[in-house]
Amino acid sequence: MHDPKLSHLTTADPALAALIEGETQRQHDKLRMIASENYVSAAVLEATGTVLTNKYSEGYPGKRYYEGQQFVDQIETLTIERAKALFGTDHANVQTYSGSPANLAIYLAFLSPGDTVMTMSLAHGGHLTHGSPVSITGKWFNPVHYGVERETGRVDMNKVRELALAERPKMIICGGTAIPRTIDFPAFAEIAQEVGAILMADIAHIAGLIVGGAHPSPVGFADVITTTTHKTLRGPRGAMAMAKAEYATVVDKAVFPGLQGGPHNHTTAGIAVALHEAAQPSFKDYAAQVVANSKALAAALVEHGFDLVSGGTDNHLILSDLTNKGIGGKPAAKALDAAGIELNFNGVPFDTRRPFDPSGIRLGTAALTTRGLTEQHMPQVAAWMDQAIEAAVKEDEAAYARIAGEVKDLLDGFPMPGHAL
Ligand code: DSN
Repeated sequence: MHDPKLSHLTTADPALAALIEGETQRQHDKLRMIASENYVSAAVLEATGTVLTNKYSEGYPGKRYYEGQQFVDQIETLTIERAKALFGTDHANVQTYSGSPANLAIYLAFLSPGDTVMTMSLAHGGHLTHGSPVSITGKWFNPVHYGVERETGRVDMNKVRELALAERPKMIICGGTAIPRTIDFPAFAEIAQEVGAILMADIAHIAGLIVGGAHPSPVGFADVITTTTHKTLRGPRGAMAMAKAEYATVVDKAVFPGLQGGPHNHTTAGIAVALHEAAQPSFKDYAAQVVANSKALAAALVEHGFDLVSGGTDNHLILSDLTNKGIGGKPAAKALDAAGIELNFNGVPFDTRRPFDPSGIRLGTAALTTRGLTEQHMPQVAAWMDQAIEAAVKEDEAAYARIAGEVKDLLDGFPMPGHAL
């Protein structure tokens, strides 16, 4: 059952309440390994479900276009101060609606249409908003891409430098959505400085690891940093844009009025709670455990013959090319879902298959670590994954229900925030 209880919703709209209860139970019973997902605390859930959703607040604290900001100004200021303290940045904008608008705001702040931006290619682990041809960032700007090496699955910073010197981008973006290895922020900063480019770090996936001390920070290296708040940072769906002091005004103006209208104050409050939680000593333990679990799972997967991009992981994320398992990423992801293991199909670098039917799967350990699973459980997780994929190859659909039952039995011993028995 959902926690907090859906008592009003159950009376007002029982059909919707039943669907949300179904999703609550699904999240409880499944091994959730989509690398960009997590479980927020009940306190974050409470903050996002408040009367703050009633309020318009275009502008920034102390400079709004609507009256009645006596409390919202304090909430947004508290969130900004928490973000600055936690990440150690000069400036934080906590109004960006999500990762894509946050990134677009940074394009608006620093680029004009047609300008060159250099980013990790989507096919090698970047993000749609890093200049993919189907994104506004690829249609209105001139993206050039770096990627990983075929042999190592890692970025060669010498090649990044050569490309930057040849293309002279106005902005360089580091970070992405399917990068299992540590990002070398000092090397990117050196290159950006050499070519006179703005350096933007998109830390959406690793923000929680950074504040938890399990991944190096881009602060002091990147001019501007964007992040979503709902992945390893374990907050509500939202985003932030942080910047060096000299870029504070241009970033704020790009977010509002450049790109957005009123901020979502209920989300801001949820972000404030998540930042407070991430500032507690226990969050360091969480971040370390996420990485320990990921490394243990990667090692166990390798023992089962999984081919991992770059051979392993430094963070929460694992990318596997399933070609040697004789199955595409999509049918594998569907089989795993039927077996109670939730992840997503994903392209791998140099993939020869199409993006909607790629060769790989992507998984992460942020959510299962929140549930309390540790390294000792990872060999079992890898074994279940192997069994489900083998069942898919052999079309042994009966195996899925058995595995899903075993997964549920394990998870019944690990409480889920937002779910009460
Ligand atoms: N969709 C997110 C992810 O899964 O990584 C990024 O936007």
